[in-house]
Amino acid sequence: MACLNPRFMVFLSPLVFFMSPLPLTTAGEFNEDEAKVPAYSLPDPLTSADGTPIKDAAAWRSQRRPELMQLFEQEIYGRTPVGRPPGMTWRTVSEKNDAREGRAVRREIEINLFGRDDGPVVRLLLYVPVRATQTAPAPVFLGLNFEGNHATTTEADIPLPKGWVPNNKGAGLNDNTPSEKTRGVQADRWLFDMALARGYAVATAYYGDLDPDIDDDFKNGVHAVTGKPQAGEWGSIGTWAWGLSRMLDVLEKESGVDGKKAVVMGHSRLGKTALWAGAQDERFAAVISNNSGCGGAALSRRIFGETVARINTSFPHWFTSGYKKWNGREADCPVDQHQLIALIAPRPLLVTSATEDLWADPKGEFLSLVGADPVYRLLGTSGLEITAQPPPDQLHNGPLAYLLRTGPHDVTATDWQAYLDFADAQLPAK
Ligand code: GTR
Repeated sequence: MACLNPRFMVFLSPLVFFMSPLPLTTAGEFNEDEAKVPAYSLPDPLTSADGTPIKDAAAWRSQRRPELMQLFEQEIYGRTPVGRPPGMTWRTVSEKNDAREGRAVRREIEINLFGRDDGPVVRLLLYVPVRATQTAPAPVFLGLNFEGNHATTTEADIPLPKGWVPNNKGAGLNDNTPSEKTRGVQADRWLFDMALARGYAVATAYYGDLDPDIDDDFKNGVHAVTGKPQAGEWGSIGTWAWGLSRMLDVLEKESGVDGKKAVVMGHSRLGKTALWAGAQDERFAAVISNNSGCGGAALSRRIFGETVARINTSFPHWFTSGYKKWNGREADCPVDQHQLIALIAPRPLLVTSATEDLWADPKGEFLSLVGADPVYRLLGTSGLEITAQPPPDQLHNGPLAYLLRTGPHDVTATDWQAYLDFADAQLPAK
């Protein structure tokens, strides 16, 4: 069976295995051989569509950045059709002052996105270091989770999400229904205590509160209110990214949290989401993409691992519907993913890859940073400062930071160590 081939181990992660609507691929169908990467040339982030070279920060800001933003909306993620709804409300529904063995103040905050009784409600789980509530507010990591807040922690009193959840074979969950079976199953991906000990707050919410990750013609979550996306509008990634901005609206007002030092982060499809959230919403002070791959940090033109056609077939609801026109035509798309990275400039960005995660193209993720470097330098930062992918498990820290971790597609303590070292060094002092 193809899935026993270690090159396809990515499909064996319980979540991915059971979420993919397609049968497993057969070996050889997708390229994971560096020698077979086609010759390609990347569109220049510093040449505008009419051929004008972009020579200074003012031209980047007024001309090229808006142009690229529009291209990413049009070609890949879709336009975000709503801002912050005027009726949005939120309230703290639980507060515990001695959570996590006395390390944290834990709050759960319900965000009623449209202020409607029948509208979508996001439940934000927030841990703030106790000291930060007494002294200076803490910087905060904000990211969505895959299986529900209860899955990120073994604490018994965090409620299950409502509605559809992904199956988890390892935990014996097979009916897409929220269950105690998955309590704590992702706690090893959410190292709250490690972050708290280093003085950081962490906030997370279940991505299905915003848009359940199924191709159901956009009937539920936020789309139950905003309607089925029109041509050119968002897919699920755009919706999840918008939700992160709404959570930042809330975090900006939370006591003990420094909303000016919010790091938006995510793994895999939620890493793609973090990048798009960070590109669109410049209030995010820094961005972390963990193993985001195709449609995230990896260059599409390398056609290494997951391809545009494959992602649009497996997950037709993630991107704007028009992204499908680039299926098998990566080289013709007017943008590539290094320009998404450039849209985050000059704010700090950490990209992490994993040695065994060839499906996400670790080298292509690094080369996106190389491609974005001229923009970071134009905007006055030191940029990437390296051109070769660093050896495994050595964080290259800087405004464009990179880690190639040994191991599979996952989030581990090594990754969190890098997140914290990156945030310590790169978040603005004030
Ligand atoms: C895979 C998908 C990747 C990645 C991953 C995940 O099936 O091909 O693009 O996003 O899922 O989110 O875990």
